[in-house]
Amino acid sequence: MVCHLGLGANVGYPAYQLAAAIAALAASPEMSLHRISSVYLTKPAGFTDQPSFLNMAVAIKTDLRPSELLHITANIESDLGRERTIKDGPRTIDIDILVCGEITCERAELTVPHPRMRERQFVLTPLSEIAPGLVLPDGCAVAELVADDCREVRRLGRLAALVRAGRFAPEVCADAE
Ligand code: PH2
Ligand code: MG
Ligand code: MG
Repeated sequence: MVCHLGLGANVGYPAYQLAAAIAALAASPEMSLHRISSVYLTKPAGFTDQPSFLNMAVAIKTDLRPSELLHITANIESDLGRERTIKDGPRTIDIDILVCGEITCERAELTVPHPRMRERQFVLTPLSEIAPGLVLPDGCAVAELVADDCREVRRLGRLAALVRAGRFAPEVCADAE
């Protein structure tokens, strides 16, 4: 089964944290990496008084149940120094489970597909880059939700290129444009 994850970071060294999260996912024996999107510089949504984010999407192949996958992603978040303080506030790394094949689940700790993904261009734009034909279990096509004139989300390039150039922080990425 292919699962899609949304990654975001806006404090510390965001590009480095994204790379470390992807390396940790790749190192998990229960899954394999399938696709990795470009990195996007995005304006903070929700709680706006915080730095810009770097966001991206990753597709993995796994037979894990969503709750088992959540256990692994939460461990990676805490290994990378994630602290849960303000809701929607700054974070060293956020790994959200967006879609798990055809599975739907609604629990206190996890809802799949992600309940807010349809309104979030910082999720939809990278996701539709790696999964242009993705259709949610309710029949909704992700590509149709992407706004083509969205100024809140800007493609920066491949993660490996940012890391190689030492462009770890969103401000540096923005200045270098
Ligand atoms: N995550 C949030 C709240 N707001 N804004 C952007 N641009 N990117 C995010 O990843 C993000 C956000 C809560 O998870
Ligand atoms: Mg999130
Ligand atoms: Mg999260």
